[in-house]
Amino acid sequence: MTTHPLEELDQARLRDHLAAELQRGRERSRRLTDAVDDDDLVRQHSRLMSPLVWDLAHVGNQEELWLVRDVGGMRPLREDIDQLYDAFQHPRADRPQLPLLGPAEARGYVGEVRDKVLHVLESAPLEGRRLLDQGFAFGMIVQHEQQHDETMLATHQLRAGSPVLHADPPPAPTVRLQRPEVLVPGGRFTMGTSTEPWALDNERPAHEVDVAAFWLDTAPVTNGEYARFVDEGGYSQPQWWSSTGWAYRQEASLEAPLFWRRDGDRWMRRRFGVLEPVPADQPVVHVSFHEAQAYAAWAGKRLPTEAEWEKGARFDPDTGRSRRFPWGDADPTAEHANLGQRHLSPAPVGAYPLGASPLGVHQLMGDVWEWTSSGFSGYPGFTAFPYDEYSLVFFGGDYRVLRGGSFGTDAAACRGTFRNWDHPVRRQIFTGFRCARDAGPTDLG
Ligand code: AVJ
Ligand code: FE
Repeated sequence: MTTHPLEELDQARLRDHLAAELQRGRERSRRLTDAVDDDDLVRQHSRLMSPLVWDLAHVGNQEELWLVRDVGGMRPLREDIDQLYDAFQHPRADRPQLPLLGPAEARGYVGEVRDKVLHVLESAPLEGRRLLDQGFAFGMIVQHEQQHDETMLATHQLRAGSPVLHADPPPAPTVRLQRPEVLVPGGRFTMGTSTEPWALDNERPAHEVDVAAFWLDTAPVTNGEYARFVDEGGYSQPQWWSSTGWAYRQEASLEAPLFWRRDGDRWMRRRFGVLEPVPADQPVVHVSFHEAQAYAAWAGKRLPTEAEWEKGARFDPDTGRSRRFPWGDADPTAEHANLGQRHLSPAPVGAYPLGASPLGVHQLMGDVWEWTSSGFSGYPGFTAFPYDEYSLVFFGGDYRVLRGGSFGTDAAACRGTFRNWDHPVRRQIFTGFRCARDAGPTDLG
């Protein structure tokens, strides 16, 4: 059986855990918003992103809607602003023009909401209703704040000007990977979950999927590998690109990953305000799905499907069981994966041997979100919960599923079953990829 750490907590300890997780998320939001002055908080750093001050008040507004009004049954604090912070009413590009709460007001608002929530948490039942079971509503709001913190981190990366965020460099590699690819055996495995307490609706329910044997890259594609594709003309050879991908490459004049620039015979990149040589041994980041797909074709491979990615990450061939994480059922620590904005870049390949899956696949969690070839839709038996706008309204669009989390993803907002998605042209988020290829008859022994 899979054991979830939350199941072992009694109610009092569960409340303490929820309060601590809420607090940890808020400290991160504060670090991201206190790092810049008021002008920078209200400014549009990119039409793809909200002003930072919108994310902050939106986090508070979602927390008010779910935890103060629904779970707590309390009167609204600021019903008048609900509409401003409803992501479906205003596209990101229009948000700077709205009569938003200013920085001081937004900070005051999220603080007031939080005080009420901590009061609600003292006595709210944590069972009896699906929304409350094992603290789900609180866990959903913890994840929501962490997700917006990652979005704010992407806004920081787009921001011009000198560095304001600081962190230790990622760890150095401690192992050399023995082989470039791992053979994932064919057969059924359990995808998704019905038991993970804070899993969101789109990760449910657990179901069996038959996956044919295939080869999966041991590590994400690195900058060094990707630079060869660029330098050997990959961006001017339509044969590697899908027709949509090539049209996008032409229209957007793509020549390299976002934030790269050539400097004589080397590549430089701008990373959170620092200009630095592109490190060859780190996973490539800031590539669109179309670029990932073109690279894979050039390398004689393809992107993994979402089911293949999850099998490579979770399947334990000794027991036939799917794990919560590649390394087992325990929550991530700093030894397992580069998560949680502990560092401000992906870590070199070989830096997390303790995070490898039973099949020997490395760095599946953390570092970079990994593009898969799969579109975003509901698993068999999917039901929207607790609202249609988290997942359901995005099913069937041109979105591609992303897996594994990045250096900017908090552990609370990712696990072996976690599904992210974005448009195939997006590259401002912390996206990379690894390749796969079909196993041939001679591989199957
Ligand atoms: C799951 C990351 C695609 O940020 O658009 C935040 C998460 N949903 N607020 C997003 C989300 C509502 C979502 N992603
Ligand atoms: Fe949101």
